[in-house]
Amino acid sequence: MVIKALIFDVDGTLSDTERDGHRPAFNQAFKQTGLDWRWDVALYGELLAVTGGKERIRFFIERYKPALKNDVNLADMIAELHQAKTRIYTELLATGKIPLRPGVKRLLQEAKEAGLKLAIATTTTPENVTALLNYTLGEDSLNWFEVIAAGDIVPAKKPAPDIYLCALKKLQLSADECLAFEDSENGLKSSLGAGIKTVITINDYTVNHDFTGAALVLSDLGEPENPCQVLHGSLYRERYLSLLGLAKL
Ligand code: XBP
Ligand code: MG
Repeated sequence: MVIKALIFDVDGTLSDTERDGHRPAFNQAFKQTGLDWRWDVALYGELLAVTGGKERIRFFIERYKPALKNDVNLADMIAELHQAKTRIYTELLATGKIPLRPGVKRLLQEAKEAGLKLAIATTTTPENVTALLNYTLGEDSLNWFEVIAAGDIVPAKKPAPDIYLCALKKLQLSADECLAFEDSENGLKSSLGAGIKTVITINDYTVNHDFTGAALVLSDLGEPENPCQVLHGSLYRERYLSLLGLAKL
């Protein structure tokens, strides 16, 4: 089957957004709201098991039981915190301090020039995707993507396959006409659950995840002058992932 589209996860895959992007944005939102909660790097790694920012805050409250005002409406409180966090996070992206991962821009351009469709399937809030693309690839890059499936448009977030199924439907393609790019076990469960062959690029938070079933596991997509490491699968004679390598998968 000929590959017609590449579908990308965002957080951890297009960019290393979690540790120095989402995490400090959550912390600043807590501070602004007068809460003394602080998610350090290790705790945040644990909380990442739950995808979605609102879901993550709820999980933290249920698990660590921080003191709350008696009359608090939890759903409203979480929604307000999360709105503040999204504002802070997109402002952080606007500073340009959170770059794309190696090889991402190159592969997107290569795919675009070859006439492949590009899509996004992520649990993150749509504004976060727009901001990341705007501030890394430029405003025009939003038009590179035929489909941006993000956030609450599906009720069940990753590891459920729903967001990938939604992207496939919008692309009007079958699973075997697409390839997915992910960085985490939850992401891989989601893409494989939708039947899509998946390439993993690991990061510090996901290095020990179980990537059974992935077609390829790489340190990153690599660049001609900055090769990637192959952890599972083969790039044949290449030192970075290009369309040629993808065709061989
Ligand atoms: C990413 C996430 C997101 C971000 C926060 O998972 O879990 O929740 O951490 O985004 P994946 P929001 O890369 O598997 O899609 O706060 O906007 O929900
Ligand atoms: Mg991810």
